[in-house]
Amino acid sequence: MPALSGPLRQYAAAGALEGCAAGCYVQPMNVRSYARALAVGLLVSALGGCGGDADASAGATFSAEPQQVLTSDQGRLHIEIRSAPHPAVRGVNRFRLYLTDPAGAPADGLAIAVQPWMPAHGHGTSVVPQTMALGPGQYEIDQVYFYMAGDWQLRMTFSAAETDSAAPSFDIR
Ligand SMILES: [Cu+2]
Repeated sequence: MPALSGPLRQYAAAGALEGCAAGCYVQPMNVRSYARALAVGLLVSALGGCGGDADASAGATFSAEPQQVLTSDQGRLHIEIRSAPHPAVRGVNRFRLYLTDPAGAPADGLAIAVQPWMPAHGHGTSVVPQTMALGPGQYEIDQVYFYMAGDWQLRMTFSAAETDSAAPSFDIR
């Protein structure tokens, strides 16, 4: 290796030349593996349709098994919850509820108000989730925007002849 002099020598001594050489080699590799990861991701998304509950437009599926099972605060509803994607992510999520009464019958005709809530910070979100009934006993909650990492609650109020509520928590990373 020829002797370096002046500013160039100092530059090399600081490790800058090695950094550059490594960078020039690594960068194209990264681009290639990123492209490969993207292609694999698209393939997986396309194959996701076989899973049964896929929604190609959102690129995310609901899990086959419920992620959380709980009883409402007044005990009137048995609640099974799935999210898409699963587990729920920082960003926009969809949730699907399967609600049954204490006798095990699907609970239909409920109006459901939903508010994402971050107890540690005392705030919710400005995006209001949209709820629709899919029946029998199934409901979908769209536009659940967990916009920061941390513990979020999905505060839900169920209204029919009587009201009930539940607030399952999600650890968002
Ligand atoms: Cu917060």
